[in-house]
Amino acid sequence: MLIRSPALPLLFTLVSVFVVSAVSEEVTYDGRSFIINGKRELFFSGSVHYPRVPVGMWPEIFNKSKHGGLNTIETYVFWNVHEPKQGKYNFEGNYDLVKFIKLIKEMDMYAVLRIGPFVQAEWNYGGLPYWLREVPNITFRTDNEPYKYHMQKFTELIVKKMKDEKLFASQGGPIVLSQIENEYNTIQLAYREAGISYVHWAAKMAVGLNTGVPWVMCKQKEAPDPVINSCNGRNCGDTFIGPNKPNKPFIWTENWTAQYRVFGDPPSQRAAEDLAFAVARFFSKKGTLNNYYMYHGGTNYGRTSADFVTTRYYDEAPLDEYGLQKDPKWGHLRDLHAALRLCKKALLWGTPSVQKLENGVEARIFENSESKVCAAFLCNNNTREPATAKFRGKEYYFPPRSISILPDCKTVVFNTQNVVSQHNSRSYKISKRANKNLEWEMYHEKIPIIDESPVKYKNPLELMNQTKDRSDYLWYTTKIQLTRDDLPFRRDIHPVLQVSNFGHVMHTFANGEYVGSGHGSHIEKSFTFQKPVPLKPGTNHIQLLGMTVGFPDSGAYLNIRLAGVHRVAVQGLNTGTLDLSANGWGHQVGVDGEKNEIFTPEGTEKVSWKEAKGGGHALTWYKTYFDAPEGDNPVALNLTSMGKGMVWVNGKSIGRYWVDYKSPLGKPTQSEYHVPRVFLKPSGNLLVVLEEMGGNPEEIKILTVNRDTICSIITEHHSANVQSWQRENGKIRAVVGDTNPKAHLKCPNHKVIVNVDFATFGNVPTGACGAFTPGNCTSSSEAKKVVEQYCLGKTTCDIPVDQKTFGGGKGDECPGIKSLAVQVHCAGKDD
Ligand SMILES: *[C@@H]1O[C@H](CO)[C@@H](O)[C@H](O)[C@H]1NC(C)=O
Ligand SMILES: *[C@@H]1O[C@H](CO)[C@@H](O)[C@H](O)[C@H]1NC(C)=O
Ligand SMILES: *[C@@H]1O[C@H](CO)[C@@H](O)[C@H](O)[C@H]1NC(C)=O
Ligand SMILES: *[C@@H]1O[C@H](CO)[C@@H](O)[C@H](O)[C@H]1NC(C)=O
Ligand SMILES: *[C@@H]1O[C@H](CO)[C@@H](O)[C@H](O)[C@H]1NC(C)=O
Ligand SMILES: *[C@@H]1O[C@H](CO)[C@@H](O)[C@H](O)[C@H]1NC(C)=O
Ligand SMILES: CC(=O)N[C@H]1CO[C@H](CO)[C@@H](O)[C@@H]1O
Repeated sequence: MLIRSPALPLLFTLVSVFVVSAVSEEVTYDGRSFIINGKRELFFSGSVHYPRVPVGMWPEIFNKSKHGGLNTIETYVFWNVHEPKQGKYNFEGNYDLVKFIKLIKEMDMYAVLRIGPFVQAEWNYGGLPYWLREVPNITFRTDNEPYKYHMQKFTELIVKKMKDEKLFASQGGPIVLSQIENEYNTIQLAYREAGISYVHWAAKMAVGLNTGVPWVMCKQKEAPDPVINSCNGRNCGDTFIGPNKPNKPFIWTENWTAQYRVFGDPPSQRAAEDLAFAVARFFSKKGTLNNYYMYHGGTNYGRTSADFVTTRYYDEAPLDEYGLQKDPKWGHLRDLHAALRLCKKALLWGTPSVQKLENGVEARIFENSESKVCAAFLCNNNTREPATAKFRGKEYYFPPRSISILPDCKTVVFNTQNVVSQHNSRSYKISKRANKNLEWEMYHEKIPIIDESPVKYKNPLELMNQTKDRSDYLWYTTKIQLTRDDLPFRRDIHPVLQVSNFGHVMHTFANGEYVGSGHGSHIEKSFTFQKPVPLKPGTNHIQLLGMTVGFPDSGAYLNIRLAGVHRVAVQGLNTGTLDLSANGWGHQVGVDGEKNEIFTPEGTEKVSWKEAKGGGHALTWYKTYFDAPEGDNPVALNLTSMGKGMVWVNGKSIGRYWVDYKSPLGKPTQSEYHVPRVFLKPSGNLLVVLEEMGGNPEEIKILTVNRDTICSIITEHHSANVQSWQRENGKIRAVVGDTNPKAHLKCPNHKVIVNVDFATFGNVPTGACGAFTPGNCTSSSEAKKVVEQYCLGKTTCDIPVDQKTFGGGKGDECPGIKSLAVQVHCAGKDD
């Protein structure tokens, strides 16, 4: 039975109903919400950062965001890509912020612009350009004239750029909100009084720019009026105290969809159900803007990531690193947004009230009797036990820790724990075409000696001061004279080289031979390297390749961080320990191949390459040419056979890799590295790898990536008065208990279902999509046949979940309610 109510039609399409008009719109706010041209609005927002997504992918990502039910895209502004040298600006290509915002408008979506200009964001130096560090007397992010001068100058530049293109909503553009500073509360205490006056200055400066749209400061309890304070975190519905004035709306600028990863981390997870609970809770407590951080993380190309952060960014977001829909997260949140949209009138114009129901269930109701709207959020906060409760004369069932949404105060259209949308699993395929006849060549990087060094100094110098972020690398070179008498009598015993390093990584060479490596971690950057080295009578060269893996992006006093070598000694000589800390050191920024850009098609001609046989050499460049993989699925490299380094495709860096740094699970934090298809041509693509430690390039595999394995797990209804909803032909309708639910499957990219891998009707299988194990009480052979009838050869299919369809067989003997679990495989022409 289909329920309809004239006040609240429950039949609607999923396509966004939000339209951003071209006329100027006044954006104001009060304690309930933002108000655009006198109209209240709810924002379902997702973070997408323009430098982390190739330009060619922007339209696809926005489209998938919109179909996921978002009406807003949020981005930070990344100062150091826009002003790499003081006064030299870059707003081209991937850094074309105006184009990014205009495209958001073309999609009829709103934009939130977080200018910062300090942004943290797991981005190199938190977005601050290196040159800022060399401004005399500067202290970042406090009441310091030089910092305030440059911060204001850049903020003004960005605001002017947006104004010139009429991109603020007040001018008819999509930007409805801007941010100044970023999570300042976390460091404010370190600056004492100056921190407080700085926040006031920043608020006044921003407001003075007259953008016509409100400003927000996230994680800033005392954001000065009229700037709005907002929450970042995982559960802002419950942990955030709320706006600091009754006339400010409740905003969640960062609701983490998972966690970013640093090298050494195990995988991160945040279940769709948990995320949906937190968001439903937030809107049930008068939330007005929720932003998923990230909705699509993308990739930290080149040297753009902050210290130790992997190139893959928020792969667990609703759109994964490759831009593929990660289900059920993407689909479950789409269903949540659809449900919330049905409540919009009641949420924005209703009077809120809270009612305690039986069994610990809490009702949050928004009702307006004049306009006859009523929406309710019923919350079972018990994390272990399901609950039932009566609300307005009807009984409802709630899974543990779940919220049911009733847009008419009668019909449950969504429960945060009840995932109706499909699941999928990601797989990688070795591309036949791309891996055919790969021929690898190599070139050994030169290991310098002190005599050639341009910068000599008594002690090893601080690393960041030397590289100035032009390269990760700094060579530290010195030499020592030893006699036969200095060296241990037994030739199989070597003296031990000990190096204290402020971070992040160091590869050690002696007389041009690789000795070993040491590294710190994201939490403890400094480390001590200690290893026996084969030294000989006569002159010995010690060559230390120090490096950062991205500049740090968090904490107070970012301008005075340290990296690199600071103390060196050789122990175990017959004369005792030799302290080399003041031995005279050469310093050389970068490695030669980098300076000659031998990773570009032109640069590669500058050195002579020879055939690469096997691998194992430290500090070696490798290159090959490959054809674009068949089909149009995303592309990645499997670099498991390598150690640490950097990769370029057709001269473009796809980022730093570090597979040698294993997580506690014994596996690399990241093995696959995204190569955007838009970087590729049909054939002859130049692939260059700089390997620092000694891997085997011949085992590198070029992969295609898909989410063509899709699944659905749908449970029969619990009892007659439990209601649910389902999707048919792209529309959602609410159903009551006597209408049976359906499992809905849809292949990505118009592919068709070519195989039913798994199907059971009975108890819920264990494992996840892609790796199910049947429960002990299921009828699988019958179920598979039924599903094949409904789905084979189709792009989408709907399978009724009931005894009638699946009756007979073993499932009948199982007590209680039953579930259908299905896994199918989709394929396209090229698969
Ligand atoms: C946007 O997504 C819809 C639904 O997946 C699709 O039909 C449409 O072709 C897409 N449009 C663009 C411009 O990608
Ligand atoms: C830096 O600060 C010192 C001490 O306050 C001052 O004497 C000097 O003039 C300042 N330098 C510049 C370039 O502002
Ligand atoms: C739910 O439980 C959590 C943790 O015990 C608590 O912080 C929160 O306030 C509770 N919420 C409700 C609605 O009872
Ligand atoms: C880095 O260089 C600056 C001058 O640009 C100097 O004041 C500072 O002491 C140096 N830091 C270290 C740790 O050497
Ligand atoms: C990458 O290669 C390693 C080693 O050959 C293998 O164990 C792993 O499964 C591969 N990963 C992918 C995604 O192909
Ligand atoms: C099936 O497994 C469930 C636990 O998942 C157990 O409670 C039940 O007794 C088992 N039934 C049979 C018939 O083995
Ligand atoms: C402010 C906040 O909520 N921080 C939390 C974010 O999530 C991580 C990972 O679960 C927690 O460790 C933080 O405490």
